[in-house]
Parts: sequence; structure tokens; C-alpha cells
Amino acid sequence: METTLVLIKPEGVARGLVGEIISRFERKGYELVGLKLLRLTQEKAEELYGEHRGKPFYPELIGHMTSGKVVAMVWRGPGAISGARKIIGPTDPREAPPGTIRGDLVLEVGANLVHGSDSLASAQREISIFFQKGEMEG
Ligand code: IDP
Ligand code: MG
Repeated sequence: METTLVLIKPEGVARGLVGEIISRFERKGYELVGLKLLRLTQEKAEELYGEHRGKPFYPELIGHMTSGKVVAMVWRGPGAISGARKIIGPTDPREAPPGTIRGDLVLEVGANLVHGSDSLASAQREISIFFQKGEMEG
């Protein structure tokens, strides 16, 4: 069964939206198989967002992602990778439709609340940044 990484960014924890965000994935029917509250190190933030190195917003993105605690989650279910991205909504919150997390709760692209893996390869890579296989069994 497909699994994906969803990360609640520091502003989501600071704004008290952890429960709200988790409940959207639960209500859809995905199964929560991994959950951690942690502060990202510089290294882990760079590992997660390596594809964006060199872009103008990269230093701000890394600074932001290491500015406070995040919630790392693994969700499992049929089509979980693209399904989670649909629940999250488009990157630019101005384009995100109502009913999506970003459409309902965000105005700033730099503080768009949630990260979600965008392909099977990224999901596998990103899950392994935060979780060991044995931690998600049972
Ligand atoms: P995604 O989170 O929807 O997958 P990506 O293109 O992978 O979007 O970008 C990663 C993160 O970098 C975004 O979620 C957002 O926080 C930040 N970001 C992307 N584009 C911009 C921008 O143009 N300005 C500021 N931050 C941006
Ligand atoms: Mg992305």
C-alpha cells in the first residue's frame, strides 16, 4: 500500500493547527503509520529540500523550516501520495481552492503550513529522513 510523508511546518505548530491538519487526513480515511514532533536540523532541512538549492527562496525556506518544531507524519492508503497533495492544495495559497488546507488556512506561500511528498521516489526518500522501517510497523 502507498505511503507518503506529510510535514506540518513550524507555523502550523505555532498556530495550533496540528489537530485540524491531522483530522483532514484521518477523515479522508488514510491510516496514520508514523508521527513525530521534532525540530529540524540544518542538515535535515537541506536533505528534505535539496531539489530547491540555488533558488532565490531557498535560504528563507531553510531558515523557516528550522525556526521551530515540525510534525512529521506518514500516511498510508490507496493513492496516498497524490491524494495527500490534493488535500494540501497548490503551493501558492492564492491559487489554492477552498476545501484544501492551503485554500482554507493560508495566505503566504512562505508559510503554507504543510509539506507533502510529490512522487513515489520522493515519498520513499523523505520518509527515510524521519523514520526507520521498524518504527512504522504494527
Ligand atoms: P510544495 O510544498 O507545494 O511541494 P515546492 O515547489 O516543492 O512546493 O516548494 C517548496 C516550498 O518552498 C513551498 O512549500 C514554499 O514553502 C516554498 N516556496 C516555493 N516557492 C516559493 C516562492 O516563490 N517564494 C517563497 N517560498 C516559496
Ligand atoms: Mg515540493
